[in-house]
Amino acid sequence: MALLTPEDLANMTNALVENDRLITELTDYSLDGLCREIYDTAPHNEKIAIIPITAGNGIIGSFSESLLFTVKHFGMDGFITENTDVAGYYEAVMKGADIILMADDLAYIAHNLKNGKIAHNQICTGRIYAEILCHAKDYADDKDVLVIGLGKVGTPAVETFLKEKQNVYVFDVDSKRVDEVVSNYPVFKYDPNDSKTPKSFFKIFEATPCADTICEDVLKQNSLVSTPGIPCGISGELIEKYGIRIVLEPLGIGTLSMLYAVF
Ligand code: NAD
Ligand code: 2YJ
Ligand code: MG
Repeated sequence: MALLTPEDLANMTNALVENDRLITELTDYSLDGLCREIYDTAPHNEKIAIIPITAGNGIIGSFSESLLFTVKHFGMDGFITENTDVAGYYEAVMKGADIILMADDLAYIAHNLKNGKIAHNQICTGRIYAEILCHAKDYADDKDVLVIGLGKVGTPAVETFLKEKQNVYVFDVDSKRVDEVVSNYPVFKYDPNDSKTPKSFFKIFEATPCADTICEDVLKQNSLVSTPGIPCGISGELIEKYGIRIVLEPLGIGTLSMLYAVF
């Protein structure tokens, strides 16, 4: 699993604000409004504790600070514990936390201590980036969507698209993964590198840890790309050439989705 780096988070605050603006333009919902709509939940003054975790590769510079920015940006109450790990957990509970946010190298979770709900970042990230595509007004008539990357983020996105009655085309470099997904879900296999079956898409979801996964052949003029994948899967040159609109931010969008999943 790819770990976030401080460089990935360097521009996170601007990216979150800018993506929220784009999501509002595309869907008529602000990001928190869209979360409210899809989860049918709302915040009720919960106190959110962010616990820095030193396990494995340790603290990532500005990870906790980026979570706190997200919490505060959307008008919620939160704090970073002074202690890390188990001592931080104890501090969070003693200070009256309702929700815990914490991540090690394998999992980033939100746990609501009051109602018992727990959320996983990969599932909630796949879901919200997929819902953004489904709620984009100008793209509502065409139900075809291409999903590139069928891992722990891409798979919940596939489930979300199917729930939203989209025609789902899937690709992964791992052909075994493609076969598994095609046998488990009513989706179509689509290999962009196979020129015998060229097809382009207005809606593209990408969740891989690689660059240049979105090739020119799958693009239409003004395609909408919703991609949590880091680094960005489409080149600046193609973005410009096709007037691509792109939803991409390293941490805050997925975090807000996790919080609404546990409210
Ligand atoms: P994963 O390893 O579970 O899945 C990635 C999938 O991409 C794999 O199935 C792999 O075979 C496939 N893949 C790799 N290279 C490819 C290529 N060139 N073309 C097509 N498929 C390719 O990883 P994941 O947990 O699903 O995460 C995916 C990406 O999303 C990572 O970059 C991760 O850092 C990022 N992520 C971002 C956020 C966010 O908030 N922006 C949140 C979670 C994860
Ligand atoms: O507390 C810290 O600063 C660190 N322990 C945070 C670790 C963050 N973990 C990751 O980046 C892993 N990839 C799992 C979470 C996926 C979030 N995109
Ligand atoms: Mg995110």
